[in-house]
Amino acid sequence: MKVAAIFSLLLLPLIGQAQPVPAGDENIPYLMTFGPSAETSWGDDDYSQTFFFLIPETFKEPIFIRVFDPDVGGAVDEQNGEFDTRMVYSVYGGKECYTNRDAQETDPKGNYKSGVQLASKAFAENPRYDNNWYAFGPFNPTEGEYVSKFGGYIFKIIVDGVAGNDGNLYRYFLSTRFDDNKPVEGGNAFAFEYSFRMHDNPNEVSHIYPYVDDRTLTVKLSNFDWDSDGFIRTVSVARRGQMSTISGDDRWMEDEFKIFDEEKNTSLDIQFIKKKTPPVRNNNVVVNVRNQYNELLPFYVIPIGGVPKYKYNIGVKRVE
Ligand SMILES: [Ca+2]
Ligand SMILES: [Ca+2]
Ligand SMILES: [Ca+2]
Ligand SMILES: [Ca+2]
Repeated sequence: MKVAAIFSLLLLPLIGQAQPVPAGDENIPYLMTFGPSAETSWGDDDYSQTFFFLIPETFKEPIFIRVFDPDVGGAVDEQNGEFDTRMVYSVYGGKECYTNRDAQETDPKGNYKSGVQLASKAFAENPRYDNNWYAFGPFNPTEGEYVSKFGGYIFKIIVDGVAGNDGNLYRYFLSTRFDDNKPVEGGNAFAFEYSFRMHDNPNEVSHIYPYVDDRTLTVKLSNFDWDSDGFIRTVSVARRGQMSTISGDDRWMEDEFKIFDEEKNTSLDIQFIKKKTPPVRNNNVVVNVRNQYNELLPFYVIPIGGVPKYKYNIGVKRVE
């Protein structure tokens, strides 16, 4: 009964939606990973980023993980001196690719590359893949790790900066096609830490949606290198808009708050709101959220239960 309930909760809102990563509701232009010789003040604390893809067990066709602008050079990317950066993308499935504790942490430490390596490719500056797509796969869904609470198979893709000091900007798409973006019905993607590029346009608001399970009593929201660019605000079914402590250049800032009962089994909407003047350009940020057990909350690109809307009736009860 419990398993069935989680299964339907995770999958029902997702049917028929597309799988770009970042996704439409997030309004995040690019994921971001720097080469290891970059100063952390450029906005990446650890030169590595991990994403997980969820394939429902009802889906039987081969899948591809497509990467937009996998190279580091030409269009899109952030140049630091000469383009001299190399990134290694590696895809994992099999036992422990998700369930290993090291895979669910923020830092590229220990056995974070757990599971069976299914593919790997290095990219430097490469005009062939500049402003263009590269596809990993095909993978049979059962090559992922079966995780019963998701009712499906999990794949993991890790990007590691291995040389140089430039910023790699990129996006993913979970596709049924090698050469086109065709969504996997019921699929989703999530990460435990998000390293991303903000819009330059001060009117654009970016969003991250951590899922709050029923064990969560408090959350600690951490943000890195926000460069004092406006506000970070949390909205939920019970929160009209709570401001967080924001970080300056090359710094972590943390903010801890209690979770209301009504927020359990819903997503929070963490909003990244830029200041109008002076405009902050090329702003790279890192964000993670932990619960009272120091476990990380997953950020689903398609928020579980949908984008949370503040419910006036719940909020009013909350005013002491
Ligand atoms: Ca460089
Ligand atoms: Ca490029
Ligand atoms: Ca790139
Ligand atoms: Ca920054």
